Amino acid sequence: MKLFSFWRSLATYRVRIALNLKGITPDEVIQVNLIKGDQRQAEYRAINPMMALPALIDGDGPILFESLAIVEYLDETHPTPPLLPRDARGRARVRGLAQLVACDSHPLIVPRVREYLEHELKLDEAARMKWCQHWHKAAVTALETHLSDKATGRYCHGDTITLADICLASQAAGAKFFNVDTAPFPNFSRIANALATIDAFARAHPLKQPGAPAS
Ligand SMILES: N[C@@H](CCC(=O)N[C@@H](CS)C(=O)NCC(=O)O)C(=O)O
Repeated sequence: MKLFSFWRSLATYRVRIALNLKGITPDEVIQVNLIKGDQRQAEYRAINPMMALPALIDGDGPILFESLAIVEYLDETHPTPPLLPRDARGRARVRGLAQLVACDSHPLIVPRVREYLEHELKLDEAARMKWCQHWHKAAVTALETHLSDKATGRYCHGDTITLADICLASQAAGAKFFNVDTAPFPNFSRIANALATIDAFARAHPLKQPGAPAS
């Protein structure tokens, strides 16, 4: 198994958590430096034409891409522990929470968008930061409301870790990168803090990866 990764990639963080929860260690972790723009080099474009991390190759392929699709693949091929509830309504809620992060929020703050704001729309750093913080806060605000539902337990959905928690952890790490204060969001913060104490999450954290800065 080969994982294409970079310390700062929040989408790859999601896959790293799932791999750890499932007890899978990739044979090879290939670094694609997003800061240098290596995701746009021909070599990686051939792996993922979207020029985004993560990508995963399991055995003789095909190449897997998009973090949620990869996590669900890992869940289907390694069912223990399950990352989705058994009931259809529970699965819909967990997938909804996950997509809120991975589809509605995170894509708005990735390097290609920030670089477009900078180079094409000529927004200065303060304006770009305002953009990122705005979309972070919108997602965390929506998550907080969802998490006040009685379906929430110790974690996002009951007392078992699910795909929604994997995504919440990535949102929490992103909020730190972009200086978004999550203290006004008690459910979000409580779950993020609980997840941070779990080894599979702690080991996968962006700042624990090769090449990451100390803080
Ligand atoms: N929806 C995708 C997002 C993938 C994505 O945008 N990844 C970021 C890093 S977290 C990336 O590689 N961006 C490269 C760029 O924006 O140029 C997923 O969840 O896998």
